[in-house]
Amino acid sequence: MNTSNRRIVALAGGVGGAKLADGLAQLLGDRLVVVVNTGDDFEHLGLHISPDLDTVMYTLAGIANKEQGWGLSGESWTFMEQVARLGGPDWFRLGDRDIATHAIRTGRLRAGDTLTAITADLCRALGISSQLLPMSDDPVRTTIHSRGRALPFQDYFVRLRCDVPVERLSFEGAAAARLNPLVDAMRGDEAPEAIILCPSNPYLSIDPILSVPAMRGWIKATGAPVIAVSPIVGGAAIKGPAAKIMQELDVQPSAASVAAHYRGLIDGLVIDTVDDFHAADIQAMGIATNVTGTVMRSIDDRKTLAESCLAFLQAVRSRAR
Ligand code: FO1
Repeated sequence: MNTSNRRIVALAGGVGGAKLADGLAQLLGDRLVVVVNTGDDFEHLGLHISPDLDTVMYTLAGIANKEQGWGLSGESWTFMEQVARLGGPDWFRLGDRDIATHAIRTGRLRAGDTLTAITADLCRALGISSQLLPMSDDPVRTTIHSRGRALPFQDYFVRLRCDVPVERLSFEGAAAARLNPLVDAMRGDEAPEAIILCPSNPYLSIDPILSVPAMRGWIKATGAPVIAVSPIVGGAAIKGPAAKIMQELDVQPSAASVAAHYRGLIDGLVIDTVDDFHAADIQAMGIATNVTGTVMRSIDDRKTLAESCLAFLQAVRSRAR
C-alpha cells in the first residue's frame, strides 16, 4: 500500500499515453501530474490547436471520442460542412463542440495568458483533479523530414496520413524553449516520487518532450525512479505509426528497441507478456523489466496497467537503494 503524498509525473502524448494517464488519474487523483507533448500544436483556421493536450484532457474528463482517438464523443460537424462548402481547408476536422476549446484557448493566448494557465482552467471546468502541464509554454514544433521536404507535423500525420517515409525528425524552437515553470518547480521537497513515460510514440510524442533542453536534467535532478511502458507490442504499435517509423529509421520495431531508445533515462520498462522473450536483452542494458498485459481495451484495463506500473516503481526504487 502506497501512503506517500508525493506526486507522480507521467509524460504523455496521444491516445496510448492518455489511456494510461487516465488509469493513473483514477488511482492518484490530484497526486498525478501529466506533462504533455505540444510538438503537434499548430494554427488552423486561425485557431491554436493543442491535439495532445486535448486528447489527454478529454480522456481524463471521460468525454473523449474512443472510436476516433481524438476529439469529443457525440460530436457534430456543421462547422466543417460549411468550411468545405466555402472551399476552405477541410483535411483537418474540427468538431462543433471541440471548437469551443480551441476558441477559448486562442483568445486567451492572444490576450497574453500562458498555455499552462489556460489548460489549468479548462481542466478545472471539466472536473479534472489531476494536473495537466504543457511541456513548455514556448512553441516547439515537430517537423518530419522526408525526401528533401520539411513537413509540419499535422501535414505529415493527418493530411498525408503518415504515408511518406520519415528520414529524420526535428523539433523547431526546442533549443530556446524553457521547461514549464511548474515542472521546473518540482525539485527538492517538491520532487516527484516517480516518473512514468506513457506508452506514447517514442519518436513523435515523447522525444519532443525530451527535446526541451532542461527536461532531461530536471528528470535526473529529481532523483526519482523512471519507468516507461513500451508502446510496441509483438513488434507492432497498438495504434499509430510508431512501428512504421522505426522501420524507416532502420530500427527493428520491438520492445527491446524501445528500451535502447530510452537507455540512460529509464530504470525500468513495462513490456507486454507477448514480448517476454525480450526481457533478458533489456535487463542486459541495465533496465529492469515488468512483464504484464499492456493493451488497454477497457477503462478497467487502464487502471490495472496503472496499478502494475506503481507496483513496478516500488520494486525499481528498492533495487536502486
Ligand atoms: N486526427 C486525424 O487523423 N484527422 C483529423 O481531422 C484530426 C483533427 C483533430 C482536431 C483536433 C484535435 O485535437 C486532434 C485532431 N486529430 C485529427 C488528431 C491529431 O492530429 C493527432 O492524433 C495527434 O496530433 C497525434 O497525437
